[in-house]
Amino acid sequence: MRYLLCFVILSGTVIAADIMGSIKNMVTLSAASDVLVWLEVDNPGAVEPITAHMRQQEKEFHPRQLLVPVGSVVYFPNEDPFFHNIFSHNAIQKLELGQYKGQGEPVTFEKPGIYPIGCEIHPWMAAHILVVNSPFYTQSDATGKFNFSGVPEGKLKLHYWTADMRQTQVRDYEVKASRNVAFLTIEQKMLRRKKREETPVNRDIPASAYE
Ligand SMILES: [Cu+2]
Repeated sequence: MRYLLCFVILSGTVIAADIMGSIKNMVTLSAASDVLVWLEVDNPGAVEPITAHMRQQEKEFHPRQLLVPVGSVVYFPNEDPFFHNIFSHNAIQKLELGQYKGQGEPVTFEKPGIYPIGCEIHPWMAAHILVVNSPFYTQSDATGKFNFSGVPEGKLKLHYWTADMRQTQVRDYEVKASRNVAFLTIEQKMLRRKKREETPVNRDIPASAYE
């Protein structure tokens, strides 16, 4: 009886599976690299925060996008010899880091969402931080491939996003115990119409005043 019970408990555990995916840009007909991908699962459990860095160097952000789980801490070190003034104006969590050089104060991202990041002094500087309530997040590599391991079997939602998309793309997906593959595409209708003048708002501070 004891052996039988043990068997029942074991067979009731959720089987973890892998997903092998790839993303193709149907506009350029090429592999889509650096696409942020994450899985929305029913019970994400305790999502482990990380510490990440978005540096400012030569008046650009490095990297220009970050995907982090909720509760993560992000540093915005200024590695230039002059000031930057980092901000994010959004409906979730406003950021105003002020002017500084060096490490700067870290920011904890408590709520999921997309945070556009800009610099008040250099209006062309633009980056995004995507915060997700999921332990399953990644970005596609140079060949457009991505993969997840240890994913619970069953239904979930697969999300993917790039900065030039109008909105996050969401797909229903079912994870099976066998091999799972996911082929995703980026299509013209998903992309923003490009405007040349589209830059973050510069609050009339001449860049020359800070260099
Ligand atoms: Cu700047």
